[in-house]
Amino acid sequence: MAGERILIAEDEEVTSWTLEVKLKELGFDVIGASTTGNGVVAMARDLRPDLVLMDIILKGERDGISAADEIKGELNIPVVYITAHASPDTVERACITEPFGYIIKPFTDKELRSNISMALHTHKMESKLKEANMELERLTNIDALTGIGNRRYFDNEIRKEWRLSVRYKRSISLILIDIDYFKLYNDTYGHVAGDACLKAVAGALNGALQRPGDTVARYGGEEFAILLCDTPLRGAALIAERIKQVVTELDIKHDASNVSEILTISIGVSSLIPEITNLPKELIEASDKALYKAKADGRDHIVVKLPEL
Ligand code: GH3
Ligand code: MG
Ligand code: MG
Ligand code: MG
Repeated sequence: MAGERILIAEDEEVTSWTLEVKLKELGFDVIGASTTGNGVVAMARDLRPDLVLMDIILKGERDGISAADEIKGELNIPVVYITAHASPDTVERACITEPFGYIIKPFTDKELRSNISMALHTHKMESKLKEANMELERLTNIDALTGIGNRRYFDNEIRKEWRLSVRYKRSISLILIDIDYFKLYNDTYGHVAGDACLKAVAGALNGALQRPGDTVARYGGEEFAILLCDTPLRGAALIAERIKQVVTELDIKHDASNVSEILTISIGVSSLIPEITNLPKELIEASDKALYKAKADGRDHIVVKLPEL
């Protein structure tokens, strides 16, 4: 590896300059140097180097350890200490900032190069691992067929929103949606067409929601849930109407349905301002009851209902 962009923090200008020459000889690109803690943090923020070589004693009131802490925490840039100070206390303080290396002066060119190379490599591996973990986390929350949130995602979101709604005394609404006669749809058009239909419905639901705080998820096989924070019953009922409309507009042929020639949905809506003693399942049960009634009333229907608390 070569050409990595390095920032130096060193209080003595001659040492800093010597270091710069050495690093250039070793094939690194020195993009800046500072003699103070605040200076190196500001430069790191501006220049985004690949690595910072950090002396511990610096000019000004801020030392290298404090500067390194901010650079690592805020900017995720690896820091290698390069210092004459190796007292156990200093090393212990430095360790807290999770440095990628610790070079003690005087050092050889080889030590300098291997320390920096190792730090860059370790940091790259760490970043890859972090990315992979984030992708994994994302995948565990997504329904593979429809690409919207899955049940696990919904469960987490309702818990989160519930706490906020209790704290800020605001309404939380839940719309439960179930496709009508979907078993007959599968029986008539096949499972592949059924899957395509679920994808289309999920896409339509997703497209119908406007606020970033609205959560749409696949709740079960052909059931979907929409969680609306800071939305009272009336607002939720309007959104349920819109949802029904967008599914109608999909205009998916369903010859076997007993209520329509096209695919329809039934919807249950409920809402409350939760108290500390209420649980999310009370809202879910209320929406579920409303949905059950929508089915019993003949399907292709919306039922809006306050929870019985
Ligand atoms: P209702 O009007 O009472 O809701 O009747 P329904 O047929 O929609 O309800 P039921 O619960 O009897 O059947 C749900 C069907 O949904 C059964 C199952 O084959 C289908 N289903 C569930 N998940 C999937 C899926 O991932 N893909 C496909 N193609 N079908 C699914
Ligand atoms: Mg120094
Ligand atoms: Mg169902
Ligand atoms: Mg159904």
